[in-house]
Amino acid sequence: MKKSMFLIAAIFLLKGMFAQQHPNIVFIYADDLGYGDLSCYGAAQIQTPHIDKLAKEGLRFTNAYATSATCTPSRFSLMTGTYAWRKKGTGIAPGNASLIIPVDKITLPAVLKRAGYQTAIVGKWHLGLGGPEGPDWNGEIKPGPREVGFDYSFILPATVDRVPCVYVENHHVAGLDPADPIQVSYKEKTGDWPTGKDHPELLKLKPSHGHDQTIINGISRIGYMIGGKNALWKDEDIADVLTERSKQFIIEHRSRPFFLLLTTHDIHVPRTPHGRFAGQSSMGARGDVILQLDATVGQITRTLDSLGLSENTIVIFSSDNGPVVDDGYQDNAVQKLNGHRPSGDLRGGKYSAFEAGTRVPFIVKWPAAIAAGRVSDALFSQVDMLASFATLTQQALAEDEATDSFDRLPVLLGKSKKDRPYIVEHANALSVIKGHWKYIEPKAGAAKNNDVNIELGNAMQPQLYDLSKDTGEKNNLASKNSSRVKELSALLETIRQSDNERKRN
Ligand code: NG6
Ligand code: CA
Repeated sequence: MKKSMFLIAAIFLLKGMFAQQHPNIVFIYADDLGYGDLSCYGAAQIQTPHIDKLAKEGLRFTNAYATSATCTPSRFSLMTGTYAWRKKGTGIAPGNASLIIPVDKITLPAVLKRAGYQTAIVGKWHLGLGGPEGPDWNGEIKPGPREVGFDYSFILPATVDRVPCVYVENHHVAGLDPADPIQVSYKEKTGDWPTGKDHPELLKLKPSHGHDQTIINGISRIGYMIGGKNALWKDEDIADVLTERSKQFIIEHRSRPFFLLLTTHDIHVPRTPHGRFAGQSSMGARGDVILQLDATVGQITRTLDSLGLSENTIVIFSSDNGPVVDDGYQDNAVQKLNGHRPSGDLRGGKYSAFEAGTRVPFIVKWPAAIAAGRVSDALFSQVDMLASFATLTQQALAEDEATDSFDRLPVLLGKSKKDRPYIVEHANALSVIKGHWKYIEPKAGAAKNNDVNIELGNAMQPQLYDLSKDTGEKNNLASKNSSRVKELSALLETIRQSDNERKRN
């Protein structure tokens, strides 16, 4: 009897060890945070101690890339391990778009689900919801995150500057009163709620360009809505609400491997810091929400610490695309920049084919496996998270799954500094980086977006930059080095035509 009890206890112990052998994964994905926006990446006007601490205790990348210079395509690639630019309809999604992620293909969370993880997304979604007719805000909202691999979802459907201004929890608008249904339109005014265009006197935050449709909480948005009064979010509370939900998910799932994708609203517009942060930076609202973002990171890491989970949890911190200062609201970010350079030494910003469009902060901490305080200059792309997590959790990918995603686990964990064979950057034009050479394909389009004051990198001539000597992409060497232009334009064409980049490489 005693012996068999011992055996059962041993089996349970082993099972417990087995269940815990995979590390937890917390991926904090910031919005529009630039390469130069954190003190651990050289910012001097602002201090981000909690994010800096991740870097100090983990691995900080200096050449890591989001796949696109805007949100929807970047997130699409992160989720699917395939480039958004291969698929139509993956540009910046309106707030009532249909789900753009295929429900029958592998995704980042689905890989981890296969490996036994509990998976959750908390925060910005912006990948569409519902079938071809779009989301039924008053009924069951599906397909969505739940249908592409997340066990739990608590999301902002699109962006905070787009209607509807409500949270969606799993398949329903959170807190919706059925007697007060929501109507949304991106075509014409629906209902009689005032717009920023007709009633600027009602605004607490005025637009600088666009953003003059339905007013919610004194802020005019993109798109029209009416209804769902009880369900409307309060802008100043969004960071706290998302942090609380994330903490709750971690606490509830602490005893088995979990994957939490926390996609913050910060530091996207509209920037409405909570009272604890308003006025706390010397840089106005944009600086204040960087502090708020840093505090979010601090809360999450403290939660992991308090549960004794930090040692075997991978915490990743990054951004979906580069920075923008005036993205459509008069929040004084431009006037109060105070010498701060959101792009650091890089050229361009959000929307741009230049480096600042997609080269972003990227930090990985995992005390059990990654040495503290290291820096990696290896070329790394977010599109590789899927295949790398598959390897981490011993999940085989079929040859035709996530075909742009490479297993780069040794680089992700700092065991190797081998460059990716190439990086593709996507703005209006595609660019390709190989080693220290960057080629931007010729492309029609404005050279600059004056509304946001960002150089877009479009030109009818090919551009070639030597990033090892010219980080700021000031010196176009295309005419002096036509053989390199030929090589890289051919490589870009091969990648564009390829139907399986993992196989080809
Ligand atoms: C643009 C919006 C901008 C922002 C962006 C999406 C205007 C004039 N500009 O169209 O404010 O919402 O879309 O940003 O409407 S992203 O980070 O989600 O890609
Ligand atoms: Ca973004």
